[in-house]
Amino acid sequence: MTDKNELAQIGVVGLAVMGSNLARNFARNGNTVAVYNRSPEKTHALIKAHGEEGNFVPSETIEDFVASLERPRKAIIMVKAGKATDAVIDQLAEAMDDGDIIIDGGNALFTDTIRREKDVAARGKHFVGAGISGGEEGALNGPAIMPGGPKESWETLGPILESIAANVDGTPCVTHIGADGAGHFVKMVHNGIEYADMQVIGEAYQLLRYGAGMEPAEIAEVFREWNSGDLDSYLIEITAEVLAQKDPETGAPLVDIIVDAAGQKGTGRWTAINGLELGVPITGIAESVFARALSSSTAQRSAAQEGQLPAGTIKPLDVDKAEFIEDVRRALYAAKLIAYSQGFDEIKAGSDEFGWDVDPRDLATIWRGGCIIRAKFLDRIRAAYDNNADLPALILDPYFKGELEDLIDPWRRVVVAATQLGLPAPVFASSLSYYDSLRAERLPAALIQGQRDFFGAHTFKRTDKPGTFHIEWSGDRSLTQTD
Ligand code: NBP
Repeated sequence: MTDKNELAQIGVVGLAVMGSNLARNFARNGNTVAVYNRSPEKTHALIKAHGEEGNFVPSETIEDFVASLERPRKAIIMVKAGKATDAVIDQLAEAMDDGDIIIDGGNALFTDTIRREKDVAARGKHFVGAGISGGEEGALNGPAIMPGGPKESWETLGPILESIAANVDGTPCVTHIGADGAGHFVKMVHNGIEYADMQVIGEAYQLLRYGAGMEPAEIAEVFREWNSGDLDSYLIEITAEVLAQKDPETGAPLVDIIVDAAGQKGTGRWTAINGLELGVPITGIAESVFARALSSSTAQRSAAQEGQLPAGTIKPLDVDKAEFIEDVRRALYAAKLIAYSQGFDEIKAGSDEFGWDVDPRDLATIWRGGCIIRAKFLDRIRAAYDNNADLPALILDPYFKGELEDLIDPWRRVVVAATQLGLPAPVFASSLSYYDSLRAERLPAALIQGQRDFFGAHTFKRTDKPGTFHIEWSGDRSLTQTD
């Protein structure tokens, strides 16, 4: 139904797949929704195909769109992230009044959101960068929403966002995350964790397929079974679906027909870059981004495949298949746990750096529904932070430490097996090194400090007394205290 005279509670600008699904979600949940797209064809198409789903107020100009909103006006931008977002923000800020709220629901870089929030606030309006997870399906049926921006905006926006968000056990998967760029920041890290989660699933598949010699349909059954235990999650569920799928044209397993070059839109890369900038070792996420990049290095890969690089001695699996499958499940669980632990470390570091006061329990709660990394496991993460809000690392929570007791040996066995089989398992292996580094009483960092002092007089600290020291390496090798 459309009514030009009715004022809308919310507006959506940008009616490509995400925007039109979000607008339909608002309308289906009883909100009158104003809709506008730069090229009017998309607006007409939405109304023609779905106008009967609820109350839509379509406009062909931004001025009419703004005039069709009740005050304080609330408009969500769902356009291509980047320059398009800036252009639409400018148009809306021009046409809106003081106190109106502009929401960017696209995948913006959080530093852009911080900049935009400042600019829009200087123009008297509120700006909310909201991470929206769940892809097209989530936008239509209930996404997880991570809004940042001023707290006052949340007071106004909260109920309307709660009306469309996913809902788990009566709790909507949306809450105010923190000031300015906090929402887009946690959405970015969410996507980084998603990269790692997908990669560890891929590594498990690779080991079962080419290590244990199993067919995709058989592995699909294994994943189905795994989905009823600790690994119960959307990603494990869809993995089983993809592995069971036959190519409609050839009848071959679809996974064998798909080109093995993984794409990326950039949020995983942003998470890795930010981890480097904050000095947080998010090895699982970074390795996952590199693994996608390597998969797409087609020319290098084909040059390396033509028998160019020695494989060394490859040892076939010499363990019972059922035992190996269970070991792989546990290695997957362990590596996934590390990736989440590291992701939450990055969120804490970002929150401290930018003064957002992000509560990790909120994230463990709202990520349980709507979003791609939704998983039972998030309840455990929530419980971990409920027990101790200042956990030094998620894996140090007593429950997860207990889990690791059961995971560590299978995890080691799987990394050894992958090495002997000559199969890549970058996240399984690097997560284990990360884990062993955290546990290690002494790290080779002591030697590195010695090297740094040797070539650059960068000084070092001593284990036995306070102060900063230097050795006269090119002289008499005496010790001097520099402060
Ligand atoms: P796209 O990212 O493909 O963007 C297309 C939309 O941007 C169209 O409505 C287009 O209008 C509009 N647009 C462009 Br391009 N330049 C514009 C400009 N200068 N002024 C006004 N409008 C402009 O759409 P999408 O895939 O629906 O994604 C929307 C946002 O949601 C993006 O930020 C994306 O990163 C984010 N997101 C997407 C997903 C997903 O699964 N696709 C998931 C989560 C978040 P036109 O029709 O006139 O060209």
